[in-house]
Amino acid sequence: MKPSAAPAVSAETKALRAAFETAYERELSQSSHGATPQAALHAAAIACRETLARRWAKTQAEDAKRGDKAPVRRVHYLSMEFLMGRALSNALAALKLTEPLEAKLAEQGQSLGDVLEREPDAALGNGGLGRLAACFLDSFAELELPSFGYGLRYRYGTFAQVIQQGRQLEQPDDWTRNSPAWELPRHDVRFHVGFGGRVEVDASGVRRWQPAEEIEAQAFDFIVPAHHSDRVSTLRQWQATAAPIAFKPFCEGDYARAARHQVLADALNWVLYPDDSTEQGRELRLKQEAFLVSASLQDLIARHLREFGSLHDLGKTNAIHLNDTHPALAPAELMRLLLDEHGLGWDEAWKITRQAVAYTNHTLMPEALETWPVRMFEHLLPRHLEIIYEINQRFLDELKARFPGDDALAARVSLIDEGHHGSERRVRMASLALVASHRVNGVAALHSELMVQTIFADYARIWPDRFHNVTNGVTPRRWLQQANPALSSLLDSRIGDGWRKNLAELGELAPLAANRELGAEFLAVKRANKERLAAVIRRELGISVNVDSLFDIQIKRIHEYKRQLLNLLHVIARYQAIRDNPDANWVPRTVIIAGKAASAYQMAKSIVRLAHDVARVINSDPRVGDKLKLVFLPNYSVTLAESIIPAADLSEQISTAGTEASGTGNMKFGMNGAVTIGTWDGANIEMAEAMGVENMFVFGLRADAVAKIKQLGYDPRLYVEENRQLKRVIDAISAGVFSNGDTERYRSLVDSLLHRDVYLLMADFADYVATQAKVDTLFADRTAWAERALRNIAGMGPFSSDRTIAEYVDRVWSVKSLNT
Ligand code: DL6
Repeated sequence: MKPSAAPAVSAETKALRAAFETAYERELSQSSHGATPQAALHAAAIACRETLARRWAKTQAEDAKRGDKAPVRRVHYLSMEFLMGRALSNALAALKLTEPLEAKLAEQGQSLGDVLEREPDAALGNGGLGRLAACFLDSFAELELPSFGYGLRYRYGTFAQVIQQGRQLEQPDDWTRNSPAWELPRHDVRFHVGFGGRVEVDASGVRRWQPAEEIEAQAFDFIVPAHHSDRVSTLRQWQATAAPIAFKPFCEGDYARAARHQVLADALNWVLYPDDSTEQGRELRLKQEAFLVSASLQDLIARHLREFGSLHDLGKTNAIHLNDTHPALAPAELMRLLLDEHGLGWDEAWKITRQAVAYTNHTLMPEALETWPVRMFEHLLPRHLEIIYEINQRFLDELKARFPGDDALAARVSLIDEGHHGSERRVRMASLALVASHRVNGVAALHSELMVQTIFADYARIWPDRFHNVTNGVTPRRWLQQANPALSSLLDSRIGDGWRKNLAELGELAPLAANRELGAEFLAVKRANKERLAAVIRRELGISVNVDSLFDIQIKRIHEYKRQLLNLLHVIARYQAIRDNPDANWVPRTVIIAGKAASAYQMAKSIVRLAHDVARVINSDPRVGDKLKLVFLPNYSVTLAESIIPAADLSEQISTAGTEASGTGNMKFGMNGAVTIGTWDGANIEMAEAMGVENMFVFGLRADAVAKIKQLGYDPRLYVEENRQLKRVIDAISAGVFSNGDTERYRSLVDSLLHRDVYLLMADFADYVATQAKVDTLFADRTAWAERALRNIAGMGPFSSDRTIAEYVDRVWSVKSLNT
């Protein structure tokens, strides 16, 4: 056993604590309601923020001194989503202030848990992509990387999910209601962003954009601390600030017209993902993207000029990373700024742009590759459109020289989809990102491979060296250390605490995995976590679950490809089998699902409803008792995930092979000692390889078999006809067994399974059910289960976002990567 480092309290720590306590008391004394938990939360956040602000200034001063010979460029991570969750407990842990605050609160008769509970989640993201961006900020700080994350300061985050009679309703998530104390408003960091208008050409032929509307972007900084140094990283979020009222219409009493600019600016800040079913919603989204990109690049250029005085080396000292296609306008905006605002020539501006820009793709779903009508560009971003045309012309000219006569290739890769059969011309944002980037990557090995074989096959043929893989990772600070303190202490006691800085050290657990005493301690920790989750379930839903049952958990966005429906089919099959034979030796299970369905995604909403319908029937059936329970926890969030994941025995990662780019929940579960049941998809594959495939429950068709079966003509009905168990499940849904006899409610869901089944649930059902039976057998042997879970933890070393970021630095953001 390795000893943990003794916690010596240095003079510096003492000074930091004293400063914290002073600031805390000062803030609290200003609370009008005395020392309430809400006031304590606010005071603690402000007190942490003061220290973070000092660290921020120091970090920036260090970074400014790096000069033009630094081996790593300053990274500008552009993302429309950052799913940060809560910040206080992370800040307290990083600043080693948890105990001092706990002591202060105790003096006031309060508990830390109670205070932490009051903080709303900053849910400025939908799912994996946004949460990954948040993990990256943590690793930027930890790896001391000069960097800025750039996003938008949405007034409302992802909607709050409310369930009424089994149906999902969406409500605004007013996360800024209690004025979040974390942000530092930067009143001196403001830029103008233009929209609309026209491009004018002066006498010397210089083109200049005259926007019709200008909106001001103001910066708000969210500071993210490192845990092992006093470095920080920054999330700079832009808020559109209202232009002053128009005075003339105001004097004329036309207040609506006088305030029109304010409303337009405000609308930009309102929501993440405006509903894109209307033209206005789509236009607003494009404006948000342009706003993010323009303000961020103006900020970058201003900083670069302050530090270096000229723009010539901008690409050698700065990296601009596009988190998916949402910020793909960046190369066009950078070109515009360099050409029009700073007077560079095309060739130099293009060289700088190509050096700076890199792009990560996060999905193979073709519908997620954004395109915008040319018409919308003409109307909103006319100068950008000219630049995109010019980039395209030069690209296609080069292409013609390399592939003479291949007009079909040119049409497929062009930045402009010329439209056919009456559809309108559109700008392909992924093509713009690909043409402008010196590096393009996918987020897990299989995904990167499929990316170059499918959606980007043409581009990979043109630039084979541009594409590579960087497998995702998650921050162990939030997802193990803070979410699961008891497991963390157990790990410290066996392998030392080095894993907290270097997750690869989890590998040292492998030789100890069969140790019975460790196994028993692991099971005790897991049980305590399950008790906590059971209390949440009781409080939220009034359902009592058996903490000794197998906690089988699937939490993620609700999507057909993620196959929550396959999970439900298994639950129904198990329910029917229990009713047939209630006295058999069942391994008790509690199946827990959480996740939000996009508001306009009817099939996903229908799956949510089915989950509730099935849960109602099973949970109230006395013949079933606690042999099986189904729980849908509403309003899934980062914070909820932090209490669910440590309690999981089984992690469901069951997407159709070839559809989940990576997954990151799979990693969070793995490091918390949940065993995975999963398909050969996304990062599941690399996890299985790291821990030993025998330690994961792998099932289902692999990606090549999925492609083949579809190519040959897939008929889901054949699988249903051949499998009595499956047929009985489908029949029960159709017959209204779970919908009070309503045979219409799930008609289209069942039709889609029987006639299309795009995600091959019918084909994978039998193997899934058989593999679940193997899970039962292992779970019944507690010692063997504990060993398996510990082997899972031991294999999770590579899945830290620190490793991911180190790879990005090496392959994309280092200066050396520009020459390879
Ligand atoms: O790379 C982060 C995350 C992956 O782990 C998920 O597998 C993937 O589904 C998700 N992708 C998106 C794409 N959204 N769009 N557009 O969220 O990225």
